[in-house]
Amino acid sequence: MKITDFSREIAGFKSALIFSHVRPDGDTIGSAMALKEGLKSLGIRAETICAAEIPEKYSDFKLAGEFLRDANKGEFEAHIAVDCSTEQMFSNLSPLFFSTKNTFNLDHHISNTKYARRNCVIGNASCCENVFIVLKELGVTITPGIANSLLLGVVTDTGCFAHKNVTPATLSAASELVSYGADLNAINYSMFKAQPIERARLFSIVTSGMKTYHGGKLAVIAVRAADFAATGAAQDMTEGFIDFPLSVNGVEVAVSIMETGEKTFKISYRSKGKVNVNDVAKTFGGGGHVLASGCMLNGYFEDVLDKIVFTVGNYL
Ligand SMILES: [Mn+2]
Repeated sequence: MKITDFSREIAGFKSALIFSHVRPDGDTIGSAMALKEGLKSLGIRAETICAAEIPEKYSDFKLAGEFLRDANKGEFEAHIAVDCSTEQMFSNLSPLFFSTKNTFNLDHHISNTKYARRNCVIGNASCCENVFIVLKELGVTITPGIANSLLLGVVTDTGCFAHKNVTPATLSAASELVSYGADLNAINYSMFKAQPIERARLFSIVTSGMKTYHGGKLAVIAVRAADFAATGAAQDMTEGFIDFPLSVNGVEVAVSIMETGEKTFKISYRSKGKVNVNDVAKTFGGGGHVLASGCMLNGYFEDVLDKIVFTVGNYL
């Protein structure tokens, strides 16, 4: 659906519950917080919800901290998903999401499965850019807090404007958001520079175990359960690890294999541009973008690694 219709329709409800995805990132958090504040300013009762806890590093953001972990069915007229490409990303909140007939889906992933009744997918670099368009269409006053939330998503989904997904529209949106009071330097520092010692220790273990395949075109890092145990790091601290193997000269595809449970692995793919890793992830039931995607795989680590090395090889 068109974004103008999306904006008009969601503004017609008295209450809205905004869903963020599990393993929450800056984009889903920023999108949800900004949309919540925007809808509230229009007199709509709005709350944000996420099946997972919001990582500590987002606590600096003024609007953060008020994500519900559960809600009653029928409590909100509309349910709006932000930055969620599939319904699996609601995890255990999926039944709640679909418990109203008024389900909305605002996203920027080209692989979005259009699971809601009303789906608005625009391939901007971040979902926050789409939320920004919605808020402006609704005439919402962009406060510094809203601007900061929106810029959080733009900055995190673009690696602070360093990824190939950045377009002139991304930079215009960012420029506007800074003029509305968003603090680019503070966001960049807290998202990409500051880190707890546990993360630094985990990073050194993981990168020292990096392996390359296919003549150095594929680089793989693995984050094993034992590494988390040895360092005390949390799973959500691994964001950004994959940029290191991708940075190696000659590497076209980087893969991170994270052990999230017994014989359960979360796989992330990044490409420099020659390989469409959305296609790679799709062969395993996952998806994402051309340059960044992911999937889940089950089995013994060695088998999972073999499957990935073989499959990526078909695309190199
Ligand atoms: Mn996103």
